[in-house]
Order: sequence, then structure tokens, then C-alpha cells
Amino acid sequence: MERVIIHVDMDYFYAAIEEREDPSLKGKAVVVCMYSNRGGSGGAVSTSNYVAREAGIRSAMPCKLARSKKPDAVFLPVRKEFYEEVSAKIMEILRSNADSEEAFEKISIDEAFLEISQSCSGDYDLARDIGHKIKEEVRSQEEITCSVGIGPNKLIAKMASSFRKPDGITVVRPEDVQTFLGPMTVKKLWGIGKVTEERLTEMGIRTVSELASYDVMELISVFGKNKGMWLSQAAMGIDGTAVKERTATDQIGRMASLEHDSRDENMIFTLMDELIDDVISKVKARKVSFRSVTVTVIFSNFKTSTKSRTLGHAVSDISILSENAKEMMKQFLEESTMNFRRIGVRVDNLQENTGQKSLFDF
Ligand code: TTP
Ligand code: CA
Repeated sequence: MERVIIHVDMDYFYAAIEEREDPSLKGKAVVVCMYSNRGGSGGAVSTSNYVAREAGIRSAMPCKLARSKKPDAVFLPVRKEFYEEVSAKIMEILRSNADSEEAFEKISIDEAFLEISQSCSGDYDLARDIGHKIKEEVRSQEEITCSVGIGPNKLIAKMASSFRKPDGITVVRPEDVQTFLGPMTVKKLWGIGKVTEERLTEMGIRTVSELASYDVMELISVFGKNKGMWLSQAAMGIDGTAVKERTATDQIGRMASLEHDSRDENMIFTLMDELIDDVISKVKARKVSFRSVTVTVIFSNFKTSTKSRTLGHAVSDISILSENAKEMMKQFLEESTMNFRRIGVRVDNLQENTGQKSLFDF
């Protein structure tokens, strides 16, 4: 089956959250600043909305310069912890659209890759539908727009998502990869930094198609084996790297759909037992303990909700996982009226077992 990868990138993320929190900001230029701890007017722009960008304001620019470009812009201080919370909710929405819990890779606070090869059966029309569905879920649940790129690998998906922004969706089918990449300047190729770009320019290589047809041995002689090979492959749109959670060592989880949408406690808790068994066997196999438990519910309208608990200390036994997870699930049942579609159980804050048993293990 053809691989199909989606990359999702939130639009002007920090500023979009601030706009959402204060609707009076809509239409105004909004600049989120990381002020230096010396106070005063020091500090750099974290991000700005598109109104501010029209005035030439950019990330990393001194806030003072931004102010001079657009004196009537609204300047707000960064609220990183709050953005992290919003990010976590969005990541749950994205993860729930991947082929499996593991076919997901968060790459920054507002970007992730999802593999959807199985759910779209390699069909790019279905993949586009999934892309639209993700955009709609993020918009309706978190009131944030995002841009989506779909392609046969991570490199293409990543470059596709930045092709139409904000609120865009770009699908690059395998047969269109060359047409998509070829005309771009090499600096657009994901992974090429300033130094490499300059070196390539000196060599007379300006576009990706020029790089793709450049003799790979020459590239290797200039950049070394790994980088030279990578440059040549990337320019041809080839990227075999897997979508894989980078922090996979940090959590173990399982998610599954109910037989049909339901609020039947028997059905829900039976499935939970299965998920819990699975999580615990992975915990044991990896010889780790966990300090927090998260339960996720995706309702029949696709709304995603999570609850987490941090335990007093790290444990690895099934009864504690089961008790905490089920209590949270009961709360979900009490608080909601809608049917459940999918449920998930996850443990994080993993610690390697030292061999010494804690009191809890007896
Ligand atoms: P980006 O995805 O690079 O930018 P963005 O989401 O603000 O805008 P775009 O619509 O172009 O995707 O970065 C995500 C967040 O990371 C951004 O909202 C703020 C933060 N950030 C910084 O704090 N400093 C920086 O220099 C950059 C580039 C981002
Ligand atoms: Ca972004």
C-alpha cells in the first residue's frame, strides 16, 4: 500500500490563541512578545497574526522594531504554559486521526505528522477528506485554524503544509512530487540551513530540480557522504523516515473504537480492561513505572476530551492503573450525555525500574 502522511501546522499559533481568548482582538494586528527579564522594551517577537505580518512584523524581530513598524498593534506577553495546554488538546485531536496511537509524531508545540496510509487505503481523495475533517475538528473544538499538507512521505507533507497558509490544504500525490518540488529554491527544502544554501548557490545550484539532477558523487565530495546523499534524495522528494513518536519513551498508550457509538458502561469498561491489559503488558515488557494516567474519550460528534491524574509516586501495577482510569471514565459518563465513539488509556511520566520494588508492588 502507498504511504500517505499528513503534516498539520497551526496558523500564527500563539497569536491565534490570544485572538480566541479575546475576540475584541479580531481584525487588529496582534504581536506576542517574549520580553527579556530585564524589563523595559527589550525582547523579541514570538509570533504575530497575519494583520501584523502585513506590516512587516516577523518572528524573532526585536519588539521595539515591531512597535515602530505598527504602533497601533496590540502587544501581548507570551503565556507559554497556557499555549502548551491548548497544544496538548490539539495534539489529542490529531493523534486520534492517525492510523494508530504510534503513527503520530509531534514535532513542535503546533506541528505534527500523522500516518494515515491505512485509514485512507492509500487513496489520496480519501486522504484529502481526512485532512478537511482534521481542520474542522481543530476549528470547532479549539477555534484555531491550521494548514494541512498531504504527501507520500514526511518531507513532502511538511513542505505541502506551508504551501498554502493560513487555513490551507495541499495534497501532493506521488506522481506530482517532481512538479511540486522542482521549481522551488533550495532553501525551501525542509532541512536545508543557511550555510548549505549558500554553499549550493556558490555551486550554481538554485532550484530543487537543479539539485536533483546534480551528480551525487560531487555532492558527496563537497558535503560528505551522509549529507550529500541526503541532499540528492531530498531533492528527488525521497524520504523513507517513519512517523514515530519522538517521546515514545515517555508514554505508553492504547486507543480503540467501541463496537458502535454507545454509553453502555458494560461495553465501555470491558473495552477499557482490554486497553489496560495491553498498556500494562507494555509497561512490564519495558520494565518501567509510570506516574500519570490519562484517559481520552472521543465522542460521537468527534469531540475529544481528556482527563489526567498524577500519582504520588511511580507504580507499575494494573490495579492502580485500572482504578484511576475507571474513576476518570466514570466522571466522563457523569459529565456527558453524548455517546462515546473511541476511548483511550495512556500512562506517562515513565521511569525505568531500578530493580527495587516499591511498597506499592507488594
Ligand atoms: P511557527 O509555526 O513557526 O509560526 P506560527 O504558528 O506563529 O505562524 P505560521 O502561521 O506561519 O505557522 O511557530 C509556532 C509558534 O512557536 C509560534 O506561534 C510562536 C512560537 N515561535 C517563537 O516563540 N519564536 C519563533 O522565532 C518562532 C518561529 C516561533
Ligand atoms: Ca504554525
